[in-house]
Amino acid sequence: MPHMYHSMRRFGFSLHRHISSLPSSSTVPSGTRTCCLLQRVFPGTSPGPSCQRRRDVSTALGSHIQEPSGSEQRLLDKLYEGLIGGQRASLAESITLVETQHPRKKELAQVLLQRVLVYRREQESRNGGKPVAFRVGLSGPPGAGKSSFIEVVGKMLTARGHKVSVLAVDPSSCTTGGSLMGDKTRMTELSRDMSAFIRPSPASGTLGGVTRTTNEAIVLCEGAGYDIVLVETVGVGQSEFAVADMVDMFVLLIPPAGGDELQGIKRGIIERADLVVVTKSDGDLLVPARRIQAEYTSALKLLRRQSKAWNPKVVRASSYTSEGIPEVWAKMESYRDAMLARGELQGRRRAQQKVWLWTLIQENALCHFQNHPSVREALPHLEERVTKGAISPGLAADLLLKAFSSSSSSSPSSSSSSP
Ligand SMILES: Nc1nc2c(ncn2[C@@H]2O[C@H](COP(=O)(O)OP(=O)(O)O)[C@@H](O)[C@H]2O)c(=O)[nH]1
Ligand SMILES: [Mg+2]
Repeated sequence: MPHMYHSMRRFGFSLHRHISSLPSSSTVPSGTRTCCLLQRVFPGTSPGPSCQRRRDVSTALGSHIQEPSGSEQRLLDKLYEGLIGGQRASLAESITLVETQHPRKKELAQVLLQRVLVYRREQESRNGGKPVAFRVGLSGPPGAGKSSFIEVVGKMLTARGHKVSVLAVDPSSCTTGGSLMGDKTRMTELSRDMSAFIRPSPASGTLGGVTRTTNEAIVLCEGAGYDIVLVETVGVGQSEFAVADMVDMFVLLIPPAGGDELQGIKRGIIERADLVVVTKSDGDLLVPARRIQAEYTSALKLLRRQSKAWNPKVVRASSYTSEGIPEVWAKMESYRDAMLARGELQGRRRAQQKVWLWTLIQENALCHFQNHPSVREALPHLEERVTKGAISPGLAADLLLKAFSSSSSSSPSSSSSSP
C-alpha cells in the first residue's frame, strides 16, 4: 500500500498536465476529475483523504514548478518517507534543501514542503482541527541563559516522552558569519538525545531569508513527528520580532543582572512576551532574581493584554539547580491549553500565515522592483535630485513606479530576479 501511494503521488505531476489538457467545457469540477482519473489509472482508489492529498499537492504547485526528473523524484520520495518516518538524517537533509540558494533545489524544496503540509493538515484534522505541535519562541539578551534553559527543559520533555526540536535564528550569523549564540556548545546532552533534534542557524543569508527557512523548518520538524518545537533567538536586531511571528508562545528570558545588561531589551518585545522567565535564580543571584521578577511583574501590568485567554506572567528558574523548571513548563502548558480552548492559538496561526505571505511578497516585490532595468537606470539620477532637494521624494517614487509598471510586463529580465 505505501508503494502504491508513493507512485500515485509521483503521478500527481504528469496527471496535472494531463488534466489541464481536458476540455474546459467539462462540467465536472477539476478536483473530481483528478479523483476520477486516478481511479481509472489505479483501480481500487477511493476518493477519500489520500485523493484529496494528491489533489492538494498538484493543485497548489500547478504549472509553477517543472516536473521533477526521475532522480529528483527519487530524492524527494526518499526525503519525504524518511521525514515522516521520523528519521533525523532525513529531517536534516530536508532542512538543508529548504535553506539552499540553488534555484532548482529551491523548487524541489517547495514540492517537498507542500507534501509535508498536506500530510500535516491531515494529522491536524484527525486531531479535531487542533495543531499537533506546540511552537515556543525563546528570546533574550546574549548570555541570558537561553541555551542552558533549553537544554534542561528539553531533557525533561524527552524524558516525559515528547519529541523536541530546537531551531536557532541568529541575526549575527547573517551579517558577520559569526555567532552570538554559541549554539550547540551548551546543549551537549540534548544533542545526544535520540528524541531531540538541534539545528543551528544557517551561517549566511539575509535575516529575511533565515526567518523564512526557519518557518519552513518548523513545518518539516512537525512532519517528522516533533511535537514540541523550540526556536531560540538572541534579542538583537529584528530577529526576535520575526520569531514572535512564527510561534504559538513567545517567551522572554531575562538574567538577574544590573540595569546595563537589561538596557538592550526593547519595550516592544516585552509587550510581545506571553511569559517572562528570570533565569539563574540560584545562589547569589537569587535575591536579584526576585527583585527583577517583581519589577517585571509590575511593568507587565501596565501593558495592554494581547489575549483574552491569557495574562502574561513572570516566573523564576535555574538551569543549574533545575528549580522552577517544571513549573515554567507547567505555565507553558496552561497557556497552550487556555489558548487552544478559546481557539486563540489557531487564530494566531492563521494570522501569522497571512503576515508571512505579505512579508514574502514585500521582500520579493521590492527586489523585483530594484532589479528592474528601467528602475536601475533612472534610480541614481532621481536619488541625487531628491537628496539635493530638486524634486520631492514623492514625485521621484511616482516616476520610478511609473517606469516600473509601464515596462515590467515586456521586460525579459524582470521575472528572473530573486532575493
Ligand atoms: N548561575 C547560573 N548561571 C547560568 C544558568 N544558566 C546559564 N548560566 C550561565 O550563563 C552563561 C550563559 O548561558 P547560555 O545558556 O549560553 O546563555 P545564552 O547566550 O542566552 O544562550 C553561561 O556561563 C552559563 O553557565 C543558571 O541557571 N544559573
Ligand atoms: Mg545560546
